[in-house]
Amino acid sequence: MKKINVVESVLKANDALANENRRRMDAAGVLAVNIMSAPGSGKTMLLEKTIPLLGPEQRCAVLVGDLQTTRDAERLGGCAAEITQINTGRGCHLSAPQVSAGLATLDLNDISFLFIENVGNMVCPAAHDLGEHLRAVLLSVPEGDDKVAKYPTLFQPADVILLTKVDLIGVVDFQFEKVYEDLSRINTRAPLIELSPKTGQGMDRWLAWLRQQRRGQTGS
Ligand SMILES: Nc1nc2c(ncn2[C@@H]2O[C@H](COP(=O)(O)OP(=O)(O)OP(=O)(O)O)[C@@H](O)[C@H]2O)c(=O)[nH]1
Ligand SMILES: [Mg+2]
Repeated sequence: MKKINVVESVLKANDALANENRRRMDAAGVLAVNIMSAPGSGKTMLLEKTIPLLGPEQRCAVLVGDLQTTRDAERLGGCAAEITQINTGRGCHLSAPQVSAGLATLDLNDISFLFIENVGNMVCPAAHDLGEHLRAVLLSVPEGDDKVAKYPTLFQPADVILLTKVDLIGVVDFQFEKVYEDLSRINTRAPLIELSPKTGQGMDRWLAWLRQQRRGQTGS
């Protein structure tokens, strides 16, 4: 068997602007969560269900990245306090400059959570700090139980891993044990939450995690 490892160089300009984004959000008391996964894992649906469940006291804004269309922003328009779609054209990930431009469209002082839905991709988004505080990574059941081992750079820096679409267990072959075993070598720090935004299963654990992170930020 032949194998090639590709090591990406650190993007210094991106990181500098990411740190500036983080400073802006810290100053405004905003908690930013970068949501990453393959296309179609359910990032937008997760937000469609999460934001109403967080309740009106948690004002939520979303920056959503896609190559084309405003479809995700339209889906989220009904629940987010503020929503800005970023179209990346040919870009397969969001970058700190794009998020900086997105932040300029938001009233940061009026926001508790900023969810950044990254472009659906399992490689490039993880290599680009956007200035987020936390990284949430989704793996959906129909994608297959081998993806943690095959795309470790996405799962390694995750602060929480959402094993999603668990309502489809039984429809597709998927062994939780394989995911747990691969994560035991890659990331033992992040909690693993099994959930289905469609049915609501497991959403309480995800919401509790979000609220705990928010309390950690505000100290209340
Ligand atoms: N059965 C089931 N389907 C889901 C669930 N979550 C999302 N879906 C479906 O999965 C498909 C993709 O969901 P999206 O929310 O658009 O996924 P996404 O990750 O935002 O996709 P991109 O933005 O294109 O990367 C849609 O048909 C959703 O209805 C779930 O928990 N269970
Ligand atoms: Mg989406």
